Amino acid sequence: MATTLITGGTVVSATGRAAADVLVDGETIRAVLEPGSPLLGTDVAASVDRVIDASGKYVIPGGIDAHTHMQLPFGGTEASDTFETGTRAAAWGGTTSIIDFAVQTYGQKIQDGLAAWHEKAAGNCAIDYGFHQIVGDVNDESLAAMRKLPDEGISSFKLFMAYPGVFYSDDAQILKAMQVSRDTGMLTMMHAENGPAIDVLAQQLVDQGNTDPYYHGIARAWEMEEEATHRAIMLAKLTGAPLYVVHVSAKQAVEQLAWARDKGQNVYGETCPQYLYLSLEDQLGASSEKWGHFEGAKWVCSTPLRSREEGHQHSMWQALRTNDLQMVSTDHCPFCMKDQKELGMGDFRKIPNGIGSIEHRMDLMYQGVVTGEITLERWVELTSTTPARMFGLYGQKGVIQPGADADIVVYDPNGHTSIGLDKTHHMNMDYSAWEGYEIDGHVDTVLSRGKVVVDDNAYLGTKGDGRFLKRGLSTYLI
Ligand code: DUC
Ligand code: ZN
Ligand code: ZN
Ligand code: ZN
Repeated sequence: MATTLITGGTVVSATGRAAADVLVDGETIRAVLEPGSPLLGTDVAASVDRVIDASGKYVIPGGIDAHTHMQLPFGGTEASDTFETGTRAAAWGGTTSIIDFAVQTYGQKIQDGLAAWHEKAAGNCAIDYGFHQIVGDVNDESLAAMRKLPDEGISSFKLFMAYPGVFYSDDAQILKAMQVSRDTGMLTMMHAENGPAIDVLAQQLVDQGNTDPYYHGIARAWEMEEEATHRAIMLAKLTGAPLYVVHVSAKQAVEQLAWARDKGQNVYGETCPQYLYLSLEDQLGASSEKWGHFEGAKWVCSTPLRSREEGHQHSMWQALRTNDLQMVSTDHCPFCMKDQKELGMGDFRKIPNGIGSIEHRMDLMYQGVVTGEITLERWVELTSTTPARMFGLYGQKGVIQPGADADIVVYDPNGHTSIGLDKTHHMNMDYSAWEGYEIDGHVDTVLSRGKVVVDDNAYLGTKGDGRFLKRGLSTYLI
């Protein structure tokens, strides 16, 4: 396989930056060299078949999006990105690995749910992919099956405190699953919202005629997130399970995580770009000729967008700086307006929940560097290095060093990216949740295990090149 030299750039890691050349040999990084230094060994020097000029640009480890839902069945429909279209869009945006959620549905065996997910993904991904396991039915059989997941390269599972009747686990089930987490070292991931209480509030809103998408966020009040986060923390404390709370959006939930961490508990959290940039007020104000107030359905996701007046977005950025939150994933779960989000016209409860962002995470988070919310190094840490450490991929992924997979992004801080359906958009959706966003930065070149998959606004990836990542246990946990 080809050798590639990336010259003249600034290599950025979670801990620093330096001018350096990166030599890629086949699928892996061979060396990180002083700028312009002679290549190691004439065998390689003689055969460098490609030089990428990264002058004035950042050279960073490829993004790792640890929370995606390709082809997720939800609310009578299915998330609109396949593993093929979703991983292609990821590559366009500088993300070179995903960790998707295999689903065990109610009444199904975990092994069967997992096998079905392998079938969906195998041969279809352009970049490497791993799985977490959603355990949608905690019972004696699934508790036994969970113990075998680490051998399959699946070192984390997710439970839902929301969605009664769909994926829901009650406290007794959570406790039992967390005991498996403690025994095996698998990370417990939690969707922390009080689903039964939310469902009552949602029913009452609909009964009062409040059916617009905006009321999705009213029903899913921050108190429901704070309460569930606290309950998850206490159950984790009791059992000794490590806990990772997904898609944190409420400042009060962050306070719970910070409180638990201050007491020495192994508790972590991620947020997503939508909770940093978008708000409930934006959703309330959304209206178009075509959709009227139903326009707000574009941003129906769970946890929901939060009030800017209440300061949640500010609090998420701050938590990313203080390490009260450790990572940014997308919770990529796209649905089209036509035939999908539309299902909830007249009843917000029937709008499939989710936003598509996999393509824009690296850009949107770089915008946080531009505005001074986070440092350049923190950008790399939040989007690549910590995801690799948290989910058992570090060394192979998440870092530019000899021996690591050559998953590399050349990012141009002087470039520009206009986001929108007719601009930069490769997700399988008929709208963009990020329409009109302008980014001061640009993903120029993307390597996935040494192969150039995006270069100069051209896509060169191939479906099926992505391999399943057998993950180890987390190396982030204390
Ligand atoms: N939240 C979403 O927005 N979509 C899928 C599932 C979830 O928890
Ligand atoms: Zn969730
Ligand atoms: Zn999710
Ligand atoms: Zn450029």
